[in-house]
Amino acid sequence: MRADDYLHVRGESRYVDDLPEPEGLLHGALFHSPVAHGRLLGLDTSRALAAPGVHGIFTASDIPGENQIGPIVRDEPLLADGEVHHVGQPIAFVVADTVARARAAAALVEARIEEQPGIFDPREAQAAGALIIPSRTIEIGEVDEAWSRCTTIVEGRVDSAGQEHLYLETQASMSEPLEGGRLRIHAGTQGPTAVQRAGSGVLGLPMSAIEVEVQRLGGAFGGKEDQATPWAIMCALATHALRRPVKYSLDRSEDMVVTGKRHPYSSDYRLGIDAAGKLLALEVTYFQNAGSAADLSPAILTRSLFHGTGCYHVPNARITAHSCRTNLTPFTAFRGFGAPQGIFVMESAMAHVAEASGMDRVDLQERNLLRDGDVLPFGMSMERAHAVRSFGEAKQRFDFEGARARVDEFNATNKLKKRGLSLMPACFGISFTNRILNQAGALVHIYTDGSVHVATGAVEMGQGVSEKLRAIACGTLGVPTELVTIASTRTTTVANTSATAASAGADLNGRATELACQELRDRLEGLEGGAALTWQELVSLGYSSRVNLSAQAHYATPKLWYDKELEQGRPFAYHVFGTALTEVEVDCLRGTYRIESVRIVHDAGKSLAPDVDRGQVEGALMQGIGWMTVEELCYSDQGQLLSKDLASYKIPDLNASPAEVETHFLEDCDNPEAVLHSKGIGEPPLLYGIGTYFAIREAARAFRAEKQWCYSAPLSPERLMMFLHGEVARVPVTVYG
Ligand code: LUZ
Ligand code: MOS
Repeated sequence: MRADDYLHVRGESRYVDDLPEPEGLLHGALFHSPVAHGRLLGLDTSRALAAPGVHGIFTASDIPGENQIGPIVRDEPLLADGEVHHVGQPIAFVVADTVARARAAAALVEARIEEQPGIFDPREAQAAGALIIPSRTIEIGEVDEAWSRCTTIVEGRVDSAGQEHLYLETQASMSEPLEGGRLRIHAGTQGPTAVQRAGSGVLGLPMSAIEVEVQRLGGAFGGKEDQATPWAIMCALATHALRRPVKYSLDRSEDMVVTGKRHPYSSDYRLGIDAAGKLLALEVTYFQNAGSAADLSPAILTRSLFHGTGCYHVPNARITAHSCRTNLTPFTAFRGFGAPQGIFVMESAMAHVAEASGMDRVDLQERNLLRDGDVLPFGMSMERAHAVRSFGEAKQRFDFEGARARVDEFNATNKLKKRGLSLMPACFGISFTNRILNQAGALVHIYTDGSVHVATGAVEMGQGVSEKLRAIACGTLGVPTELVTIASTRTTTVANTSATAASAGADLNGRATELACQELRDRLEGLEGGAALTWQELVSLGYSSRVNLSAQAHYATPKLWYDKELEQGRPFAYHVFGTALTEVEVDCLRGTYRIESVRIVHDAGKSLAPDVDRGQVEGALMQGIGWMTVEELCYSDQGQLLSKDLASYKIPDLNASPAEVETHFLEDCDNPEAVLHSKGIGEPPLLYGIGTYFAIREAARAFRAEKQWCYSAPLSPERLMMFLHGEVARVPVTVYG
C-alpha cells in the first residue's frame, strides 16, 4: 500500500479545499464572457460592488503589473481587456466573505459587448490566416519522388474531437498575505514555478516575493499544467490588493466551461506502399484547433509532428502542422499532448491503405514497425526499440491467431452481432520537446534521528510519483521506507522547476533525488569507521563529525538537442513501446458495443513501482478509450459548450469499460537513459485506447463492408448507429448546430 493510500481512505489527504481556512478568508467568483467573440465596450461593476459581503472586484484595470499570462506566446490576458475571444474568458474577479455572496455578486456584473462573428473550425481559421504560430513542416527522404514507386496510394481525412480532463478535484487555489508585501499561494497546479512566474508578472513583484506550494492534486491529466495558473493568480491579485487570504475553487460546470481541453484535430493524409507492403511515402497535414490563445498549443503541435509516423518506419515523409486560432477556450495539455491525435491519423491511414491494397492490416503493421537504426522524420535514430518485440509478444502471449479464428467464426455465424479485433502498437517519446524544461532539482535532509526528508519539484497528482521518489531515496540511502518522507512541492525548497508533465516527473525528479542521496551516502560512508555501522549510528557519527547532512542536486537530461531551423534533432531521451490486443462485440442493430478485453504488453523498463505502473496503464487505457468512444464535447453554433456537466458529458463507466484488462510488462528491459532503468509511464498507454476504435471499426465492417468508412472519433454508439444505418457520419469536431 502506498503511504498516500492511508490518508485517502481516511479522508485525511489535503487538497486545496481541505486546507484549514485562515482567519479572514475571502472567496472568489468569476464573471466571464457570455459570448465567443466581441468588443468589450463597457463594464459596470457598481451593482456587484454594492452587493452584501463584497470586498472587491478586479478587472483588467486593477492589475499592477502586466495583464499577461501566455506561457509561450504573449497573447493571453489574465482578465479580458477591450475584447473577448471565447465563451468563458475571464473578465472580472469578485471577492466576498462567502462563496455564495461572491457568486451572487458576480452575476450582477454587467458587460456591454458588441458581438462579432466567431470562427470555430480550424480549417476555416487556417484559410483565414488565423494562426497561433507560423506553420511547421518536418520532412525526411524524397516524398514527391516516392509516390511514383508506390503500388497503392490512399488519401483521406481524419477528425478527432477534444476531451474534457475531468480531474476529480476541480481547479482551486488559495492565497495568503505574508509580511512585507509577500504572499503565498496554495495552488492546484502541476507547475508551481509557472504560477510563481506568472504571478510575478501580473503583480509586478519579484519572484522571490511569491511562494507557491502544492500538497497534492486530485488528478490533473495536463489540465493543470498551464491552466491552473489564472485562478491562482486571480486569488493572488486580490490578496495583494486587500491583504487578506483569498480562495477560489471552481464548481464542476464552471470548470468545464472556462478551462481548455484536449485539442480537436482535423487532418489530411496521403499514404503509399509498395508491392511488398512496405510504407514508402506519407504526407500529413494537421489542423490543430488551438482555441483563442496559444497556451501550450505550439508545444503540443511539436509533439504531434514528432509522432506523425506512429510506431512505424516511413522513409519518405512530410508532415505539416497548422496551429489554428478559433473562438473556443484555449485548448491545452492533455495526457499524450498531441501525440494521440497524430498517431490516430497514422493508424487510420494504415487501415485505409491495408484495405485498398488487399493486405492484412496486422501484416502491414508488423512489417513496418520501427527497428533500431530507423530514422524518424525529424532525424532521430531509434535505439532500443521494442516495437517488434512487444507486438510479437502480444500476438503470441494473447494467442492472436486463436482470437482471429474465434472472431471470424463468430462473425460467420452471427448476423446482427459482430466481433472485431485490433492490435495497437504504441510508441511515445519521453522528454519535454522543449529542451530547457528537461531539468529538475532535489533537496534531501537527513535528520539526526535518521529520518529523511525529500523535496523535489514533482507534484503528486495521484500518479504515484511520491512513491517512486521514496523508492529511489530508500534504495540509494539503504534505509527502510518508514524513514523517508516526501515533502509537499514548494518553490522555496526547490526552485525553477518544470511542470510535472510529459511522463517525466519521476525520470527528472527521481534522478535528482538519486544524485542528492548518493552525495549524502558518499559523505557518510567516507567517514572513518562508517562502513560497519547501522544507519542510525552512521547518521549520529556524521552529525558529531560535523558533516553536512543536507544535499541539493540538479539533473539535466543529457544528449538532447533540436535545431528548429533544420527541424532535425534528438528531442527525446528514449521511447516507450507496447502493444494492445483489443476485442469488441458490436450490436449492429443498435450501434452499441462491448469491449470484451484489452490485453497489453507494455515496456515499463525496470519499474520503480509495478503497482503504480499497472494503475497508470489501466487508467491511461480507459482515458484513451473514452476519448475514442463515448466522450463527446458538444458546442452550440455560437461556441457555447453544451456538454458542461456530467449529465451531458459521459466518460467510460463500468459498462463502457473492457470486461477484462490484462497488462504484462516486457521482461528484461533495461533503460540506461532513465533513473534506475525505469521508464516514464503516464502518457504512453493512453495510445492503447486507439485500438478500441479500430476493433469496433473491424466489427462494423464485418456487418457493412460496402460502406465507406470515415475516420472520425469519438465513435459513440449513436454515431456508430448512424454510420451503420444512415448517412456516413463524420464527427463535427468542434461545433454542432
Ligand atoms: N509538456 C510540455 C508536455 O511542456 N512539453 C512536452 O513535450 C510535453 N509532453 C507531454 C506532456 N506535457
Ligand atoms: Mo502533461 S499532458 O501535463 O504531461
